[in-house]
Amino acid sequence: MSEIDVCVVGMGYIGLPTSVVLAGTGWRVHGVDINEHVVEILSQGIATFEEPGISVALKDSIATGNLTVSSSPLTSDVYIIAVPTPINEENQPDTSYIKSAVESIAPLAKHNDLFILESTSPVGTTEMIRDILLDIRQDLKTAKLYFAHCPERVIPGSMMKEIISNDRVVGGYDAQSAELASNLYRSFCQGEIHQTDARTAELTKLTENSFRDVNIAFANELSVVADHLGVNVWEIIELANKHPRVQILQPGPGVGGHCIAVDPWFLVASAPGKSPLIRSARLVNDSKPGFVIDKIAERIRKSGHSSLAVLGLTFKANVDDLRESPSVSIVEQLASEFPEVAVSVVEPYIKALPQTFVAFDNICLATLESALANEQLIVLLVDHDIFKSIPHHVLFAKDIIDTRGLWKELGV
Ligand code: SAJ
Repeated sequence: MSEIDVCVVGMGYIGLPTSVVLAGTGWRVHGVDINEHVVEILSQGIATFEEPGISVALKDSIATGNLTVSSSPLTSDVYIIAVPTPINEENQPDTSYIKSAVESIAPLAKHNDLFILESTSPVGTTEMIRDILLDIRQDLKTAKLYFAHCPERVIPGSMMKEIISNDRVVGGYDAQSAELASNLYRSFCQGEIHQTDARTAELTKLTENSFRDVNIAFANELSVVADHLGVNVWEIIELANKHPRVQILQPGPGVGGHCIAVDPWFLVASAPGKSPLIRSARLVNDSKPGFVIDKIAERIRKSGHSSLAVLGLTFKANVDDLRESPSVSIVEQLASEFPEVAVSVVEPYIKALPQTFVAFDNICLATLESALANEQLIVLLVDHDIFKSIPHHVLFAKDIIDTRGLWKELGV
């Protein structure tokens, strides 16, 4: 019998919450990460990112001994792979982290083990995992092994709630794999478990995020059209959404995060030339930061501002996550296009500016108070709750670019 029940490979944004929830349910979990610093921090019961509820749950799991963390996998009956699946510069999926994860657990694999892929992946990846494993462990070719894809669905900011409450899609390499994986998820998930095959689960996950990307692209394109026509996009959306079958999302400075901005490319790559709409949506969303930069540049040139404040740097509201954040690229491009303009970044969720900003001596991290006291041009890039509390009389006196519609009632 194994000393642990579940070995989770990858202790990032999905592996960590999954591990602590499994450990809290009573499973003996071992988390693995190649980053020694992450291992050290987590072993002390300290979370590597901010997420409501995660710190307490992690401390408890470490204290009870139900969760251990190290840089090497331990023999288990269940392995969950939750590693990054990025895209390369040609927008092609990079599954190298998955391959490495499989290589790391292959020596431990044995008869009756269950291998679950949580990472969002191109169609066919679950089968690929089986192929890689059996290629390394040819001795297991006649053994019974189980493989399933159980894509994560949690939204940053509400992960610990959604990991319990969301329905889950569980796609098995075969029916037994789906059943075994479902049993594990049923132990902590209060939502429904929907069983299917692995390829359907893979495409379902890509479909969910592509659907959202396309809908955000609609809102972003509309904002460009409305701007061209001199009409307030926030009012249009509010009015259009009064129709019982219209539900337009919110425009913004672009789409960030490691999911919506990436996953649709997996779908596009899975069926080359077959998804012009999803591809266009990606391009529309990726073009939005450029539109915002042009707006700011126009304002700087017209008004002659020599400095400005940017409110928010994370990829969305109330999280500390900078991955693929359009705000980061907007600030970088502004700083480079206007070296003589000082950019004060207000981002309450970070303690230090990203490393890439070191190249610019005209970017600094500022408090909200000092930015409002010293800057005339205010660019809102992220609708953090804290920015909602800025008194309107303070804003009325400013030159404002609001990319999120946070202050739509001011008519800016
Ligand atoms: N955004 C807008 N306008 C909107 C909504 C979002 O501009 O109306 C922007 C956000 O500011 C952000 C980006 O889109 O930059 C993505 O944010 P999000 O809140 O839509 O999604 P994520 O990336 O935080 O999480 C998504 C979720 N997927 C869906 O809602 C279909 C989550 O459930 C997934 O688990 C997650 O991707 C994932 O990991 O795949």
